[in-house]
Amino acid sequence: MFTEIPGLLVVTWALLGLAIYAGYRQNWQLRSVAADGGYLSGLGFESEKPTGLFRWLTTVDHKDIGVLYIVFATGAALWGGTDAMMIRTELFTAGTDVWSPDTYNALFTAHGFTMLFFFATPAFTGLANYFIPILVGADDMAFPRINAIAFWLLPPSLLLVRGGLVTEVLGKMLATVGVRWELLFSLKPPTTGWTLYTPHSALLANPQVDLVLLGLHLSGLATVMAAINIIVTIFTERGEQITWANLDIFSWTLLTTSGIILFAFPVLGSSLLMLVADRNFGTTFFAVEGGGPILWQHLFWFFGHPEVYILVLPAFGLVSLILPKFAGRKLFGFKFIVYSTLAIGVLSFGVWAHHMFATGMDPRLRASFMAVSLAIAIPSAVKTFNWMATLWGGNVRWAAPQIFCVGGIMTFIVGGVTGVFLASIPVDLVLHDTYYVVGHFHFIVMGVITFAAFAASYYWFPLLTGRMFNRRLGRIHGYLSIVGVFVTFMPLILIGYGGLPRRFASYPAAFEPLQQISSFGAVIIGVGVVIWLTNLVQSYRLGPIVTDADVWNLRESGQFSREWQWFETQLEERTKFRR
Ligand code: HEM
Ligand SMILES: [Cu+2]
Repeated sequence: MFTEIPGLLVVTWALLGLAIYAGYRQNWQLRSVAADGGYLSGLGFESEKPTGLFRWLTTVDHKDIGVLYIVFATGAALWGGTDAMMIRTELFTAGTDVWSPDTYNALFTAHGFTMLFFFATPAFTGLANYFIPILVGADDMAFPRINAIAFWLLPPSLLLVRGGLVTEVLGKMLATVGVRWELLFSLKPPTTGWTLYTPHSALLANPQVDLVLLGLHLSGLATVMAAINIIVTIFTERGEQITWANLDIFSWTLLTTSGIILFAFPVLGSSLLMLVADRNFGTTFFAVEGGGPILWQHLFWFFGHPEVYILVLPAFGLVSLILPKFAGRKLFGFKFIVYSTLAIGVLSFGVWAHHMFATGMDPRLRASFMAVSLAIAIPSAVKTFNWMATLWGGNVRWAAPQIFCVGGIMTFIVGGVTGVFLASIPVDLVLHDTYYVVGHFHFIVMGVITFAAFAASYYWFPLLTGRMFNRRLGRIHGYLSIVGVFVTFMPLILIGYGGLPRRFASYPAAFEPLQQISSFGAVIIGVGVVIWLTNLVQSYRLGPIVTDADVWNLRESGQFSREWQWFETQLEERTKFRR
């Protein structure tokens, strides 16, 4: 162990050196953040942002940080997507033919962590960072530096969570040049599942589990910091014209989500540290002789259920924001969508035990959780009907963002209805821990949540890059994704009805055909993602330059909203500059 210390010291000093140099270049104590997001020097030094790498390392501009979040989330999504493809490869055949059972367990564990904590949450935080100040007429986020810190906590936490894989690859690379560093091989990717259930997670000897717990803790800190920033920005930094009555729907959902984060993530953070203590310091929070293993499930799901709404509310916000723009009319029942969002925010804390119906809890208690879980379907349905009413009689244009919005509604209906079934105790006792549950939540996380992110990526692409993407490829991606999600996840619902438990690398041969259809569907989704990435990267480099800010013909229906008005002033300034 002690032989590792010189190496660690070198790395620490190198990082410290970089930080000091960055601080020196940024000269940040002398500058304050200016209204244009650039920097004004308090003492009359240079007034421009640094360029190149140092711009990105030291920026406190909400737009830059938004872009950093979006790029980070995209990278994480591709990583988590690779896990998903590896999972579907193993499941293509009934036997354990491709990966070992341990690798399979590590794959679905890492997939869950990566997608939930490092793709979905940061993707929406990124959009929030970029657009909320513009939408509410603020100069920047309320706390620009905390904003930067919150983002920069994420890369190290991702590395901690996925450390085992990273260090092993690094170790093997070093080994090829003759340096063998044993420490790098001591971390094994954990096999706990994203739910980290005790006693398994408490007893696993693998030290990587501790790093995962600390990494998730760190990402929780980052998420809470971002949430505080969003709340304070919306409350205190709004421009004079923005009242609660005309606050846009995206900001409303982000406000609600951030409120949920404030109550949910600290519970996760404390539970993680309790588990760290159980694993390392001999405490018995989750041991049979102490609090008991079920305590973990209560604490985890007290966080975990609100977490699913933390993820889905911003997606609802995006659908509510974008859908009317391509339906040629205003969002139907704006107020009801806001109220139902707030209702979901409150109710989401009263349903956690629907994940635990099978644990043998008191039936009276269980019934109350069933009642609230059924009740939460009502505000969800309110939104769905409002979206449909918005489309009804509208002049719908099938541009890429709209295809994803409507696809999101379609998948949300399937995801929501399967959820209502699960909320009913007798049904859940049959379907709990089967593929049905996996099907249910993927219709929502791969359906509406990812679709909303795709919709936003197309809708705002011209504003973010000043260029237009290839619209036809965008539409193809949209249709492929809808087909792909149904082909991938419908079979899982059926497999669940057949009673196949989730989280096993092998299964009875009778399920093979349905599993193969599902793997085929995953390939369709994958092809769509490749088209998306190619389209956006190539369009960013070579796409036609946008000269008219009204790229989506929004003036016609009176929906040329604030962010596009802001974009128009940007374009004007740019042309002035060129002249
Ligand atoms: C209509 C509202 C919904 C209801 C009534 C509902 C109900 C349920 C129930 C009862 C379970 C537990 C099933 C079991 O393990 O036996 C479950 C699991 C799950 N739901 Fe939902 N759900 C709803 C919406 C959502 C949404 C919006 C999301 C995501 C954003 C979501 C994500 C999940 C996840 C991730 C799990 C599985 C967690 C795991 O065991 O790994 N659900 N849902
Ligand atoms: Cu739940």
